[in-house]
Amino acid sequence: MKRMNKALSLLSAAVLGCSMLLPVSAQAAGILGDVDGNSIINAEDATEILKEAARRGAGTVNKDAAFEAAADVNKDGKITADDALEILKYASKVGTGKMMASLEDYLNYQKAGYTPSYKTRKVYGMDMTQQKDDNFNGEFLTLTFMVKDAAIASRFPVRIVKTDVASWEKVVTLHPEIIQGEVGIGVTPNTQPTMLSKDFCMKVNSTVAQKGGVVNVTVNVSGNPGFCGYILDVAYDQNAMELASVATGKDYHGIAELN
Ligand SMILES: [Ca+2]
Ligand SMILES: [Ca+2]
Repeated sequence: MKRMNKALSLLSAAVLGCSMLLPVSAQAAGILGDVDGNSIINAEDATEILKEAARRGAGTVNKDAAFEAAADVNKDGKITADDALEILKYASKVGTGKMMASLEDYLNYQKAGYTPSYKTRKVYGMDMTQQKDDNFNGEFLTLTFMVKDAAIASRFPVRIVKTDVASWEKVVTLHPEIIQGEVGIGVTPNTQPTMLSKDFCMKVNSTVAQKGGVVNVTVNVSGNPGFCGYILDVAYDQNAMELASVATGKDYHGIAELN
């Protein structure tokens, strides 16, 4: 009961400020911690777990398999206030920008005694040769990372956290949808959503890497309405890897610079 009370008081703190989108790598069916299946891990999920813990205390069990799989966060075979607490701790870190990885990877990091440190670099460019928009689709950029020798085996997010994309012809700022990616160092990345050709979307393609190695992370574009210049804020975990250089992808004929 003491744990339950602790969970409830943390919960009320978290309810005030937390409604953050999941790191996109985690947005697939049956995600650990997302017990109500709305692609967000927040205090609401913790609340549902506490309710279920209380029901179980009273002898009733929610037998829904998806709920069961998502709710046993610490994988001890029981659904208790401890699972709710893990969600609150994770959601709080996501809310303050200290955690960009999925709940599962956050737990892996904890087990390994690992703390991520996120760094943001700006990637920018323009098509200087034509005084008009470029409406290519396909491979836009290649980001080259050096993976640290001491990197642990886990998944590390590579995210476009801000965009500034300008159109020459329409004189507007465009707002592409972003599909975030990750680098799996010695492990397989999570499955990513597919880009739909009708929507203006940028996708950071997840990939695998080895510690001490070099890895190229490509960024693709779909549904491009035409743009002439861009600035992208790219965030990654500098304790695991360092962004060494950027280059244009095979389908984009502008410029790519790193700042
Ligand atoms: Ca949820
Ligand atoms: Ca549990």
